[in-house]
Amino acid sequence: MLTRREALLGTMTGAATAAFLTAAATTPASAREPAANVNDLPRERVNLVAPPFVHAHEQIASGGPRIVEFQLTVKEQPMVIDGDGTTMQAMTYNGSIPAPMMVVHEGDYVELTLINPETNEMPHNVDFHAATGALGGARLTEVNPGEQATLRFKATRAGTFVYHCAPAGMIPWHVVTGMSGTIMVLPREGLKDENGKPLKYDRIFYIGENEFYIPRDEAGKFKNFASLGESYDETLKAMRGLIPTHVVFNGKVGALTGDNALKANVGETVLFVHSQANRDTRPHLIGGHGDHVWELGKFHNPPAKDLETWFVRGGSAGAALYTFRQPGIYAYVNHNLIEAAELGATAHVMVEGEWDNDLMTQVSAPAPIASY
Ligand SMILES: [Cu+2]
Repeated sequence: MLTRREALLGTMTGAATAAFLTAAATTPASAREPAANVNDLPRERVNLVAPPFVHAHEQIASGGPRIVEFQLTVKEQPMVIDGDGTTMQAMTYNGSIPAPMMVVHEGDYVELTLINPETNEMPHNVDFHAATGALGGARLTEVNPGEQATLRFKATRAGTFVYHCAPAGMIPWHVVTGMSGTIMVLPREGLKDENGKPLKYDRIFYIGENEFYIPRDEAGKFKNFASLGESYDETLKAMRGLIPTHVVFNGKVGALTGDNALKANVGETVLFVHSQANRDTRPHLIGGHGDHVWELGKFHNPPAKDLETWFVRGGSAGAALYTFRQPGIYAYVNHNLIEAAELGATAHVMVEGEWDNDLMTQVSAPAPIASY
């Protein structure tokens, strides 16, 4: 008798999937060995932290290339995704949506250990858009429940890059139910403006945007499923309609608003990293700007300046630097305002400091219309 997982895999391995994976990695017949000194490089083990926060890191590398070790553990778990208690059977790395952000420098080696506990139902892996090699490492990291694997890749391109799960036959399902994150590969000398002048940030926030497709019952109510496997068929049908029921930042409507607002002070420079692993989006900071924006997220391209809204392509991560000049509560939104206001794609930044009347002032308060 088939296990549920085998049955699922059977239904998911169609012709379209086979075509999708034509470029799949097979073990190469021959391979060039890494540079002889790779194993002599210093190693650093980094403990990842849940978004919107990012682990401590240097902006300018103080030494030469290193091997940076990260660990991700897959957690399949139900997660509440809005204020009404709607629950999604989610798949996550380390239990957060998005997955934690990793930071290294160009020329470093990333050494990722992926753990798939035996209590899980599904195989999982990681496709790193920052990596060079077949499937971004997905085939080399594919682990069944009860297994772990370690991948090493050289970070040869600077920028913010998405990583996501990509198991054969189930790629979009794993991505849109939570399995994506970002790695930031900084130039060793740090960020620079369009003239090569150094840029620094005082704070960094990682905003992962996801769209969810939650099936509804006959009465139009969101359905709750008892397990991940049981959610598959109807979730796939909802996905194929391409109309998301939720568009959220950091896994849940309201994850970054109200008491969960991001915090900064007037005069501080904040780097906002924004990922969307599946679908285009357009971040906008209401009342502020993008002073320097790497819309494509890739730091060897000069940043655009003074942007009002920037575009993040599905399957990528962008980065925007802004120095706050006024206090207040700023909404940071996906400027498809229906998605921001009705479906959840809103965050708040609470900024403290002194108001600058030169930049904005109310010349006269609302009053009855004067006659001329
Ligand atoms: Cu997965």
